[in-house]
This record gives sequence, C-alpha cells and structure tokens, in this order.
Amino acid sequence: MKEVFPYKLYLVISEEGCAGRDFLQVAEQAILGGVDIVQLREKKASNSKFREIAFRLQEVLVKTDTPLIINDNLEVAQHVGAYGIHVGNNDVTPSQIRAVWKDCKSIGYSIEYLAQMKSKEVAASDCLAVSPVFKTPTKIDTITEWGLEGVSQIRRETNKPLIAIGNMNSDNVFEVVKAGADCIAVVSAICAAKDPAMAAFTLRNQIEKAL
Ligand code: TZP
Ligand code: MG
Repeated sequence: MKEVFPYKLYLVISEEGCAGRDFLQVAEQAILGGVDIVQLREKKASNSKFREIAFRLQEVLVKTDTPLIINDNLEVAQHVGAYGIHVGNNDVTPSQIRAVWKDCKSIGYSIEYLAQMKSKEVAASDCLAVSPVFKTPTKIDTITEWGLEGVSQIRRETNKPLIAIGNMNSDNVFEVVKAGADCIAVVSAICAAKDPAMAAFTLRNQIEKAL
C-alpha cells in the first residue's frame, strides 16, 4: 500500500462553488499559486454530469501533472482514470474500493470520530482527513470539531498522511501543520478568494514555514 503522500496544499472544488467564476480557471490559478492536488466534490450532480465535469477538470490538471481525486463516486473516479478517491464514513468503504479498484493510487478516508481509528477502514486507506479541524459553514453535517488537540491526537495514533480540512485559512494553517497535519485542504480560502493564485501562494508559504 502506498503511504507516500508528498502533497501539501489540497484544493477541494466543485463546478458551482467558485463565486460565479469558471471553476477550471480557479483550479488553474490555484495550481499556479501552490496547490498540488485537487479533489472534485460534486454532491448534487448525476453520474453523467459528474463524469463530464471530471473530464474537463482532468484536462486542466494533466497539463501540470496534478493528481485528481474524486469525492465519493467510485464509478466516476475509475471512469475518468483519477489518481484516487476520497470517502467519508457513510460512503463506499476504503476496503470495498481496494477490492475492486486495483490500481487506485490514493484512497482518502475522513476521520469524524475517534473510534474509526481502530477500524480496518483506516488500515485500508492511504491517507486520512481530520474532518473538520474547525467548524465551517461549507459543511455543516459534521460530528467532531477536532481542533488542534484533535489533530495531535490522531497524529499520535497513525503514521498515515494527515490532511487537515475545515475552515483552514492563512491565519491558522501554520499551527495546524505544527499540530501534526501533513497537508492542508481548503474550499473557501481559495474558491472564494478574490485572487485564487495569491491565496494559494500565501497558504503554501505558511505550510512550508511550519514543516
Ligand atoms: N469536509 C470537512 S470540512 C469540509 C469538507 C468537505 C469543507 C471545508 O470547506 P472550507 O470552506 O475550506 O471550510
Ligand atoms: Mg461523503
């Protein structure tokens, strides 16, 4: 199982979630600024629409060799030849994915409560999301607000790469990385920013400073 996860700044994007702008341009700008992995998260799209959006994003990402992760849709992920998939604890499970998608390069799994850490699903995952570190209006159906102490607690329980998500911004990423995160994932800090490239650049600088 691949446990190497060199990525530091992870953009979670959707077609409609970029403040009226073209999500492909936002992704391109974000990568210029320092994003090195992108997840497509479409909660409402049909499979065919999701596939179409994913193909368009994939076309942009291949130019910079940036990996595409698909949120919670195995069919779309395999169909577009994504780098990997990310799932929560109510979704298709990492071990189910592992069993059918043999050349999947990264299975991400959201940790929403501590008991999950002992599960076989953590063992079947390549990386874990600490979800959410801080409460966020972007996703309100969350269970545990981990905080910095939660990041450190999960860090002590695993060597797997930890992705911190939930209200991450340039004022808090330094301490979140210091607490044990390997990678920072954002929606609003980039998608709602006036200048997505500059926003990514500032976040990336803070992350690098903390490493
Ligand atoms: N999973 C946990 S929090 C979250 C997701 C998808 C949303 C993060 O959005 P933001 O705007 O970066 O707080
Ligand atoms: Mg889900």
